[in-house]
Amino acid sequence: MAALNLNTVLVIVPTYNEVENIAALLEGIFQHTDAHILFVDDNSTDGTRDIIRTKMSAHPERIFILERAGKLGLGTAYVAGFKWAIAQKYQAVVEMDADLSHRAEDLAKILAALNIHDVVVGSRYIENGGTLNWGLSRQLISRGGSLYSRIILGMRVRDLTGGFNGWRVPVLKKINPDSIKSEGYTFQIELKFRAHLAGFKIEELPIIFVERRAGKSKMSGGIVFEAIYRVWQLALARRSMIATMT
Ligand SMILES: Nc1nc2c(ncn2[C@@H]2O[C@H](COP(=O)(O)OP(=O)(O)OP(=O)(O)O)[C@@H](O)[C@H]2O)c(=O)[nH]1
Ligand SMILES: [Mg+2]
Repeated sequence: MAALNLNTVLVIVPTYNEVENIAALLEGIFQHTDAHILFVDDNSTDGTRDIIRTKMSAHPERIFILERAGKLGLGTAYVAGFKWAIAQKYQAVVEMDADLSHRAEDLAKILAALNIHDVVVGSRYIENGGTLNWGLSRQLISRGGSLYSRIILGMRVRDLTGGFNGWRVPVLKKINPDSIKSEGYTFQIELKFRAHLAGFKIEELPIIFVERRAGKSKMSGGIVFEAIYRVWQLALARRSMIATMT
C-alpha cells in the first residue's frame, strides 16, 4: 500500500453551532498535521460560519466549507463530505467532531495508520483508549451500544459507535455512502459494517474521547433509540447491502 501524501488527506468536520470550539480545533489540527480540513456546516446560527470563513481566508489552500441550508443531520453531513472528497480526488478522509472531544494528537496517529491500513477506527474500548469526564450512565450507554451491535452484527470491532475514524477513499467508493440510511450513532455503525461486509480489515487504534466543555450536545434520546432497532435492520439487510456495493 502506498504511503499517503498529507495534502491528499481530508479531515471532515460537521458543525452545528460550535463557534466556541473552531479556533482551538484548527489550532490543534495545524499543530499536529498537514492535512486539509472540510467543514460541513448546517446553517449554524451562532457565528460558526463567520469564524470558519475568517480562518479560510488565512488558509485558503487548506480549509474548505460546504454550506448546507439547514440542520440535515450528522450522517448526511458526512455523506456530503465523502462525496466532496471523492470529487476532489483526496486519497483518504478522517471523520472528526468539532467540539474538541477528538484530540488532534490522536488525529495524527490515525493519519499515520492510514499509511498502512484501509480503515482506521479510533477506539475508546481497547487498551490505552478511554473517555474523560463521562458520567456512569453515558459510559454504560456507549459501551452497551457497542457490545450490543458487535453481537448482533457479528463484528470484532470494539468501538462501533465512535465517530473518529479514517477511511481510504477506495473503501468509501466501494461501500457507496449515498445508500446509507442511518443517522447519529447508527451511521458510524453502518459505515463500519459495510466496510466489514466489503471485506476490508478494520484496524482499531486507541483514542481518548474528552467530553465537550463548550457548546451544546446535538445528540438526543431518539438517536439512541434509533440504534436499538436499526442495528437489527442492518443485520437483516446484510445480503442486500452486499448487492448494492459496486
Ligand atoms: N453539519 C451537522 N453537524 C452536526 C449535526 N449534528 C451534530 N453535528 C456535529 O457533529 C459533531 C458531533 O455532535 P455532538 O453533539 O458533539 O455529539 P456527541 O459527541 O455524541 O455528543 P456530546 O458528547 O454531548 O458532545 C459536532 O461537531 C456537531 O457540531 C448536524 O445535524 N449537522
Ligand atoms: Mg460531542
